[in-house]
Amino acid sequence: DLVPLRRALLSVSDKTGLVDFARALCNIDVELVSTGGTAKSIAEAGLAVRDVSELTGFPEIMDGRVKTLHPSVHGGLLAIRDDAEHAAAMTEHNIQPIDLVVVNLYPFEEVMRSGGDYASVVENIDIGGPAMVRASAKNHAYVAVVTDPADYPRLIEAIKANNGSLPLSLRKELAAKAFSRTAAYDAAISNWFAEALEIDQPKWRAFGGRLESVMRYGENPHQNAGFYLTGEQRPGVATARQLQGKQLSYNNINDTDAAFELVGEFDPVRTAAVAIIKHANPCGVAEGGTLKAAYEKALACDPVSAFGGIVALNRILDALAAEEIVKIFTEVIIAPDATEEARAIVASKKNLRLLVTGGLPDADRAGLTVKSVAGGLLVQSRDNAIVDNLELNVVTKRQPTQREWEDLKFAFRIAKHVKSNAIVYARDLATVGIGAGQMSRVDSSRIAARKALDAAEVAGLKEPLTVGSVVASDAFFPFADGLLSAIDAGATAAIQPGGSMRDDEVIAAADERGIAMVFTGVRHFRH
Ligand code: 93A
Repeated sequence: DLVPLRRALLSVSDKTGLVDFARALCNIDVELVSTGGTAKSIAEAGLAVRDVSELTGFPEIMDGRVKTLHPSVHGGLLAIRDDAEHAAAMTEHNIQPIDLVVVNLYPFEEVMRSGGDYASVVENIDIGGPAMVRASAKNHAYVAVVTDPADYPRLIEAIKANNGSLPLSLRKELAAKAFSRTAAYDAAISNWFAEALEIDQPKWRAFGGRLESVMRYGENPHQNAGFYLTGEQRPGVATARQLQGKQLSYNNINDTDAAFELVGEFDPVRTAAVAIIKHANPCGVAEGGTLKAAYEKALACDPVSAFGGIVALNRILDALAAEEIVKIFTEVIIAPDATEEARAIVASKKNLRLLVTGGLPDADRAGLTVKSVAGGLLVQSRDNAIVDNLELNVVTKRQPTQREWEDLKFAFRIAKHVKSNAIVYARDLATVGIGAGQMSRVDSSRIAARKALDAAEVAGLKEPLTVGSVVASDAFFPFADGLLSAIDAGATAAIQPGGSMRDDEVIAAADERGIAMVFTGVRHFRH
């Protein structure tokens, strides 16, 4: 399974390591064929190189759009060497076999990321490069394909160790890597179009991504993990700049995403908002006043769980907030930006990661979310329903007071970001009890109230803050019991989608206890 390397075709945009690799190939008598810019770099280093147009008998045309798209190239890549008909075709058309392909693609992702204009992004869609990569990867029985400059040194070693050949096992590995590269490349192009045209139809989108980093482990230490970027350019954990701290873990990335998407619900011009996240659920969220004040209110909700949490802010992290946050052990802080002073304060905690994103996610925008199941991907449009845009109907005799209205909207905003079944108690624009991820709604309601009791004990309060609070439920109360348990905990108003067969019973229970209740008509399941 060893194929002697006689001819290599090199065509690279990223010329890193090119000359050294080409020289090493020359030294073992591999003939070099190359495209315009690549050939120029190789020749300038004093190495012998043939222009690809010599091989094709055809010049590079149309500003290089057509340079390797030619039967002489693709025949040389795709021919089955020991097939008599293929061999005859090669002879008849004077096609020379190519044994090694060294290609990296037009920097589509980089041009897109750096905000290139439409025409330059489109011009950087490589056609000939992926065609060669795919052809040679398909024909890995005879051809080796290198798409990553980081592989050059080990390839030279392997060639030397195998007397001028590469073993099939390595050609297979290179082929696998090549297809993952072209798949990610096409996914990035598809995502870019979808973004530019605001397409949120799963059937028009490709999924895949470019490996950004390999983590030490996954959700648990015995699991492997990697972080893939889809190339979408929106403020968030994937595009954030890490200013300090250790590498983010798998769980950190997941939790940081949940945290930042949550604070994206709060317009930074209107209010300051802070969320503290543990295991992808908020354990405290608050808005209003300064960031520091919002953080303190968020922390008071569940100070025990907040230990080792992720803190997200919707405004530029300032020194006062930073000073408060570093007082307890926090894993990650994420914010649109951080002042110099705040950065210096965070720097006192070496391991604490500080991420800045340059903006906030737009809670209103369309988009898709993906979840994997065994053998498939579940894709849906993003939950971009926001309470401000919903038609809110008061279904009880009593109307909410002005203060209750504010808290109800706040609580429903948070419930969207809590795993179902979600129950959120809020008071004065801060969560005071959160029940998450229970199989029964009434359990979530009880847990949230229980947590409020614990928080009151920590704070030395006589009664829990659920007394005089409002309650939000991510989905309808199927029976009155969940609502009654919230009223027992002290809630004076409730917000929920409505739509249960027993809505009448639930509304009657609310009226009997004199609370106000609002139906949103929209559900926020989150699993
Ligand atoms: O414009 S292309 O889509 N058409 C081609 O025929 C073609 N052949 C190679 N892009 C093509 N390439 C790409 O050119 C390679 O993938 C590589 O990224 C780049 C190298 O060009 P140069 O050698 O001129 O720097």
